[in-house]
Amino acid sequence: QDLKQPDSLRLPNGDASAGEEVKSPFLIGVAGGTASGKSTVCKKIMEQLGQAEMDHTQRQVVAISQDSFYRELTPAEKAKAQKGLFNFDHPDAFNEELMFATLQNILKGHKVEIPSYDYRTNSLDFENMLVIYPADVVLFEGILVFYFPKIRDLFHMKLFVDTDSDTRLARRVPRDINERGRDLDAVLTQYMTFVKPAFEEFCSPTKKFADVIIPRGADNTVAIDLIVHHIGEILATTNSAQHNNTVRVASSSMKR
Ligand code: UZR
Ligand code: MG
Repeated sequence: QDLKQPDSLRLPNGDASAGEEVKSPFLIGVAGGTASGKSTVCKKIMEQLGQAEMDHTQRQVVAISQDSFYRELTPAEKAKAQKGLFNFDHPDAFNEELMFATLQNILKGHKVEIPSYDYRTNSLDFENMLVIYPADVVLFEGILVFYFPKIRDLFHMKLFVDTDSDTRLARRVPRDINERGRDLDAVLTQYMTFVKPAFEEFCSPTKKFADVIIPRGADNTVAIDLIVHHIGEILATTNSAQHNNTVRVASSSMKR
């Protein structure tokens, strides 16, 4: 049950009623090539803010992956995907409208539900929806989160995880084999055919939109410390501002 936003405090149309705490979060985009360490950077940011071990309804910082916004494939595309012939690194593989609408709802302080993604079947899993509760800071990570202009414009802060491509390939190969059920030949063919060219055409050029570029990714503890410090200050300001006019129902458990 959602302790922060009891139904009794919601108007039937889902908009905020007087006195209800509405959070419009600080939205951070995290882009970077495949296996650059985007998820790990997000995880470290959340851990350092004392979020990782907290119940997900109590979190003030949440992370979402762009993988949840892959478009559903037609049967023909699915067949191609099974043979490694579908380009998952192309912007057309994503559902831009759903991504945009979901981020807009998040910015309005609404609770949203997003599907998880199953790499083994190349499909969205609507049985296991991820519930994203209103938070103070939302991290949105993915290879092409800065590609679509109207989505790019929603971010308050843009981070680009900049890891050498040989390091990324060395990480991607065992990950695809062990976690995503592929064989070595398929992984390398897909990398050379789709992943590398699409990185160069669509992902790498979005580095210029970043506010902060993080060299070496998750190993860069200094960069992560600086970012965490900055987020901590935003949380502190948000909390004291909100404390002045509304009573927060379940926010005091946050460690800082
Ligand atoms: P990250 N991807 C898959 O391998 N299978 C899918 O069903 C959907 C996506 C890959 C995608 C991309 N490419 O390179 C990668 N391929 O997921 C992005 N091929 O995820 O940023 O975690 O590496
Ligand atoms: Mg990832």
